[in-house]
Amino acid sequence: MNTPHSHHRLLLTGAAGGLGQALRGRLKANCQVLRLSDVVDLGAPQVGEEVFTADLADAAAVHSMMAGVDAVVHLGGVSTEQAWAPILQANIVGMYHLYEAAREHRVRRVVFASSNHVTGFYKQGQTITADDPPRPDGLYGLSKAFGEDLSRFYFDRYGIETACVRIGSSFPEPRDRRMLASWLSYDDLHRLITACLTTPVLGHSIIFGMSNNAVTWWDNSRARHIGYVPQDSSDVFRERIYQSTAEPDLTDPAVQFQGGAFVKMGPL
Ligand code: NAI
Ligand code: 15L
Repeated sequence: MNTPHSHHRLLLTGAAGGLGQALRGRLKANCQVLRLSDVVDLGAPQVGEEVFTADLADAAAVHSMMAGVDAVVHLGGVSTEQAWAPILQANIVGMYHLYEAAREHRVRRVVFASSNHVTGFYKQGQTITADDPPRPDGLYGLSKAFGEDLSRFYFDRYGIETACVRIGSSFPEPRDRRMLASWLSYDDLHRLITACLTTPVLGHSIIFGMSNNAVTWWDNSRARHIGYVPQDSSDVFRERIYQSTAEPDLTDPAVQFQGGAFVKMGPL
């Protein structure tokens, strides 16, 4: 994709993860310098990159990695249902450190990887908008709901703009029938992040991160101002997924609720 450089130095957290690796090459089109960070080693920086190893739970490290940054794509943190302690450190304490550092270093815009698990306890037959109240499906979803509220507070008080992107299922291909509704291709994820980084006025916006799938539970009309137009669709995988997966058990909560198996996971 041909994208104008919208920022001089862009910080990508969680750069070692699945989405971080998918975006590492793509986001170079959005900036002159791509600063990558993660708690795990990222190896040597390539041309146009800087590398920071930082635990989000370490306030000093997070403040250091924010110096000189124009905007942040925040993917770092616990990405599945896990025990409370790591979720607390990475997604709650870490989110606070990130926004305090952004405030101190006058960063004006953040794209936050929220999750569909903020609203995982809505039924699959229901279409929701960003105005519907959160119904988290576990500790992980709760931590993302906290992140959305925290970023709203930093917008209301300090004017830091944030797009809370409630990513559905972003993988190379949908893996099951649920993901035919929740799938977000990597290229559409990049289009969406680019729209969030370049739209003139972002404010504090919640947007569902999905491709142009025929079946959907999410209405993105409240976020039209961002200008995101998905170009991929799970529909091309539909026949193969139906052939390779069993008929769903309609009494199973993982089939009934948008969060899928997450509604049954975890230590609670
Ligand atoms: P991932 O688990 O592959 O990557 C997360 C990265 O965050 C890892 O590289 C990990 O080392 C890093 N990390 C974890 N704890 C950290 C800490 N305390 N300090 C610094 N870095 C830490 O997850 P993935 O799939 O790449 O997702 C990226 C983001 O997008 C996550 O925030 C996830 O919650 C969100 N998301 C992803 C979805 C998907 O379909 N891939 C769906 C919804 C949300
Ligand atoms: C998420 O929030 C997870 O990070 C990802 O690994 C997927 O499980 C996704 O949701 C999903 O709901 O499919």
